[in-house]
Amino acid sequence: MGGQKTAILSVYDKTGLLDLAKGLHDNGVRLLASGGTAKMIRQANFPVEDVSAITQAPEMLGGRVKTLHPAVHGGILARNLESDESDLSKNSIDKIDYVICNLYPFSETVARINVTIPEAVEEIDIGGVTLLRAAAKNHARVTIISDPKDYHDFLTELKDNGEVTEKSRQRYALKAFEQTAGYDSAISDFFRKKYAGEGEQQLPLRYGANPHQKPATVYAQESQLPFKVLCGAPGYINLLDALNAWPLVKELSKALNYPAAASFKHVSPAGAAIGVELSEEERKVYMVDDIEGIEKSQLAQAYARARGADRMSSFGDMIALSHEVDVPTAKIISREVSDGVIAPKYSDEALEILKKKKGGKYLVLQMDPDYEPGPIETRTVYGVNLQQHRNDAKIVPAETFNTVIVPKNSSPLPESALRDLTVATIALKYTQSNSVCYALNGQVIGLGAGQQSRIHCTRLAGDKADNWWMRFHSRTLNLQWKKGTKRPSKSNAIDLLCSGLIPDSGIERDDFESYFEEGQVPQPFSAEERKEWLSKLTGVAVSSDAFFPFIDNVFRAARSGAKYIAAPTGSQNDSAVMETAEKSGITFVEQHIRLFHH
Ligand code: 93A
Repeated sequence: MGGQKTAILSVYDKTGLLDLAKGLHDNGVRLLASGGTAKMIRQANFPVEDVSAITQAPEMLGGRVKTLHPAVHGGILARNLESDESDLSKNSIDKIDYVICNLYPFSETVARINVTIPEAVEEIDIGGVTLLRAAAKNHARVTIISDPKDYHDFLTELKDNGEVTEKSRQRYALKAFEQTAGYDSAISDFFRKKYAGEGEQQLPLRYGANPHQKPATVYAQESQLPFKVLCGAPGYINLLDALNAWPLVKELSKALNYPAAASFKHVSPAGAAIGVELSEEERKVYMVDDIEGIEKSQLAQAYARARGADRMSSFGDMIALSHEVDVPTAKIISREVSDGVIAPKYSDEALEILKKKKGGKYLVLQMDPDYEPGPIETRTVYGVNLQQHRNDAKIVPAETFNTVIVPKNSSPLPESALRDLTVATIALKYTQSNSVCYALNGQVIGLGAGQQSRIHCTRLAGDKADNWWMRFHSRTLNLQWKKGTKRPSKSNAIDLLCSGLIPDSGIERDDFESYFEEGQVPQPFSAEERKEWLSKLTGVAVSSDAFFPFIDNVFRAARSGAKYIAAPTGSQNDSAVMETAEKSGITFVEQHIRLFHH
């Protein structure tokens, strides 16, 4: 055949095929094609040979074997090496230079309603994928055209230069590799839905973020899901919460060697804590003073703190617990409005309690505590893939907070400050940015999440911390509730009182009054009362997921008892921020890792 180039054509989508065949022929290329492709070219009176001309074997098995033959793949895969040339000549195989192939329409077929497995199976292209992969693998010599949209440029290049440049071959090879990857994932998607046990490797979800977003599913590739559903049916947002809340408590517990808990809503923590012993007052404020055995369960105390931090935000939460769930913890959960819980283990008795919640529909997930995700994570936004190294930065109390900037020559931070900065910073790692967190007593007391401006985060978190502290005021502790007032109604009324929003009159006032005994409706806090009580809030640790751009953040933190601040540096205003911290009696620790999270 001398210097004549050879193309093999095997296309399901025959768009542009005849123009391509003509162009190749005009450039003196020998055409080989599989059954239907050859037929169409022949009918248009262009010279073409059947693949069987080189394989000496007919298409068989009803088309399942068309191009799968050493004469084809030897011809494609051979390099310009002496040993390859000699193998080819020993077997009388000619080199193939151009491969034009597109695949059976698997995705379109399985998108049809009621498609059967045998119908889907017949659309799994084997020979075509092999052509694409072989030609793409050998793109150092071979050109693979897998998209009819590329015919024009390919022919133009061939006509103008008599050959295809290395750059074009690379581009075409990449496209072929992308196509086989996409094709294979469509096949595995289909069979995962058919063959993977429900709840093992995949789980259909009722809908996505909203009821009109259907279908929705959760799945793992190559392995089982790292959690089991013990009760209920998870929703899409439940899982977003659970898969952010679980690593938070796992990390927090490991960093501080305590059981840890988190209460999540809309992919940010409403509270997070370790199981530091609760004082009598805390038990009252967190509405757990009647939970039997709570003093013996650090996990229950951790959840009481996480749930108690911001009861308004925790309403309907997704809970994460770092340790085996015991009866006191389950009892706290059982009477709160909550959507679900994720934990590594449940005692039999605790599980029984949880399974009774929400008429048996309460979501209980059991997490594999040894599960470690891979280092790379990918998500699709508006059809575009974003990929990054997972945020696996470790927050280690003794290392992360050892760069004290002000005051100069400061003594090492006390254990309680290291503990609270750790709680605040690990919470931020799993909070939608921007975020600022105030912590005390091993728990979040105020968290500002998802604000575009940092000062708004700092204010929101500070206002929440103030509100949390106002709940410890003796007037709040001694509210006289009307009998039968439900826990959420109490939380709402306390929130109005503590945030200074008690209505003066009208139906909102009537509603407020209806929760209290006759003559026991609380007076709003006066400005003096508030000021006096808030001045007693001290020793608070504040962490920020990125640097403070202005000194206003420090001023605001100081108003809510901040004694320690940890934040990355890098702002033009760093020195002013430090100076302000020092003047406010705040120890400022440089935290070297920025912790944006989305
Ligand atoms: O069933 S196959 O996997 N077996 C093969 O050997 C084979 N070779 C090419 N399908 C095979 N093809 C596919 O046939 C190509 O990917 C292309 O989509 C189609 C073209 O068939 P025809 O030329 O008969 O229309």
